Order: sequence, then C-alpha cells, then structure tokens
Amino acid sequence: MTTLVPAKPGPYAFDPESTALVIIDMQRDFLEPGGFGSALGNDVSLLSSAVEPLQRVLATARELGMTIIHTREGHRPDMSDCPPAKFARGEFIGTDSPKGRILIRGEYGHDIVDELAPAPGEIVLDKPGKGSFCATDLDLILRNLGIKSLIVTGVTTEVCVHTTVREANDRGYECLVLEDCCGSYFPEFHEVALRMIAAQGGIFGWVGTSSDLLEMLPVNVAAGA
Ligand code: C5J
Repeated sequence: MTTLVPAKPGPYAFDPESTALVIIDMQRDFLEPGGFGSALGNDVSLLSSAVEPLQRVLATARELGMTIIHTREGHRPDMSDCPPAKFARGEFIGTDSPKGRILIRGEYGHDIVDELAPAPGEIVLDKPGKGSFCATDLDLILRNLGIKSLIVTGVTTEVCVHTTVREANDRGYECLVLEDCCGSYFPEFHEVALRMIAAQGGIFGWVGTSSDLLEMLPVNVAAGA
C-alpha cells in the first residue's frame, strides 16, 4: 500500500512492506557522557532530542512489522578494521573510558542506548566506517528483503546519517530522513546537512518529520510502547 508523507522537496511515497527503518549509531559512545562524543569535546546532550521521537517511530515500525535495522559504528577489539588514517584523527578509539574501550565492539559504550535497544529479530549492523554500506552486508540484506525505501534516522546528521544517505541514494534506494529523529553536536551542521539532502529537487532524498510520518501510517502508538 503506497503511503504519501509531506516532505521536502515534495511528498515522499513509500510502501511500508518494502521500506526499512534505519537507525544510525544511537550508541552510548555518542549519546552519553564518557564516550567518544565527549572525548572529542562535544556536548553530548545535544543528541538527546532525537531519542523520544525515534522511540515513537520505532514502536510504530514494530507494530507494522517493518524491517528495522540498527547500526553501530565501531571496531574489532584488535582494531584490525580501523584504518590508520581514521585512528590518526580519532585517537580516542580503543582507549579506556568509564563505559569500556571507546567504539570497540562488545563494550558497554559501543552498544545502543537502553531507550532504543534492538528487539529480538531486528538487524544490528556493525560498521567500521561512517557510511552503513561501506564494508558491510547492508546492500545484500536490503536486496534480499526486497527493500526499496529507507526511513533514515540517528546520529550524527552530517556524518554517519549523511554518508549513509549518499551511499543509499547512489545504490537506488529512496531515503526519507526524519529531521527530529536525527541530531548533531553542531546545530548549524544539522540544519545545513538536512537542507543539502532535499536541495535541487531532492538530490540525495527527502526530509520530513516524525509527526507527519506517524500521521500517515495506519497505527498510532505511544512513545516507548
Ligand atoms: C561520528 C557518527 N560523528 N555516527 N559518527 O563520528 O556520526
């Protein structure tokens, strides 16, 4: 069933059956004090506004039986998948923090915040880069599931969300980015990144809000349900 959602640069048409909700990197290391985000000197509280609207979207996606994909940025414990060029500009990766080794798989800080914890059966995709398609099996999974459209959310808007949307767009997926379900340590980057997606007739995709999306979907569930 085709659903139309008000969005920029124009209505976004999708069928929930061939659409995945993609939740990018809602990890403790980015959202909570003591992790990667704060080690880099950022105010991590700036990302928290995305959590509640995202809980509502996630609950609805679950209710509808949509495909749900959670991503996590991070590396193997031996860091053999961390390019030296990345490490050189993110030298906190692999160091000890109150939440374990920063951005290392299996550590507490690397995992997703409790409010958005994956449910059994939902896909959790570990990625070593900013983009979700780089060095992962995401494209294979989406094609096997017959997914054509992606509703993209998460952090940070201008880094991992943007890179993923660009990669997805080049692979032929139609992306709706929910602005209130994304966040950045730099509010001005958030604004401009979203404008870039919808500019020039939607050069990378569409930008909308969680409330407009939820209004058009056939179920309505409370946050955290
Ligand atoms: C960053 C991300 N910002 N998930 N990662 O380094 O956007």
